[in-house]
Amino acid sequence: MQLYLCAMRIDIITVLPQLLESPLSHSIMQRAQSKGLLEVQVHNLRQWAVNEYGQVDDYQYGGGAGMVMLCEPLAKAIEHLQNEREYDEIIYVTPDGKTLNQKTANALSLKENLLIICGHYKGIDERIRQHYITKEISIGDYVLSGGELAAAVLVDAIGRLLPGVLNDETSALFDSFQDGILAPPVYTRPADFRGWKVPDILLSGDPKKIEDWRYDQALQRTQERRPDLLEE
Ligand code: 6GU
Repeated sequence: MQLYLCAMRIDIITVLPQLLESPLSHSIMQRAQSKGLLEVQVHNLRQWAVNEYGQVDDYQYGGGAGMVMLCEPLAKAIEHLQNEREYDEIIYVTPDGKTLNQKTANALSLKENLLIICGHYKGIDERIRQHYITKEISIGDYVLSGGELAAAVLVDAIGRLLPGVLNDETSALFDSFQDGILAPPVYTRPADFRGWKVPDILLSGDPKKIEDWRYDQALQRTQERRPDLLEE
């Protein structure tokens, strides 16, 4: 019986809490939470709206299309949550942040308390970024309608790394990227599907040969698809 005393807590501030519900309530994220290894709380920013209409954004100074998320609701929401606990990082998910990779996910998985802010519209007032945000993360060079799906990606990438979340079968140790190279090809039954055969070596029962073959395939695949990973 294994005990995991240091569960991770992630708070997320968003105007669209529904968008985060489903991705975080199934499969491995569900397992992490029901095992008590990860606690995710989603907070609706409208609780801190500036008026009875639930306003949390306004036109941008200097003109131009697109709304900007107001300082006050965000500052109040962050300060409210900071009264409960001290955050290791306050992360703003934004396309102009640093691109997420496995190294960053590994580093964040060692923290205890994370706060993630999802932006919408044109983004959040720059002063919130300057005064509260400690890390800015993008999930790739393309634009999403809001930060929620990016936050779900980030929580998944971190959550599956927490000790005890994955079992042997799903172990993160053999993931693509975990050792800096892509994963080798995988096969399951039948050994012959319409004449398409599984490589003989995988049926050989020789663990050493299989391990060498997999490593070789992983390297070859990385060389072909992501030579940049081998240069790093
Ligand atoms: Cl974090 N947010 C948005 N809105 N778009 C993105 C992104 C984040 N990362 C890539 N595209």
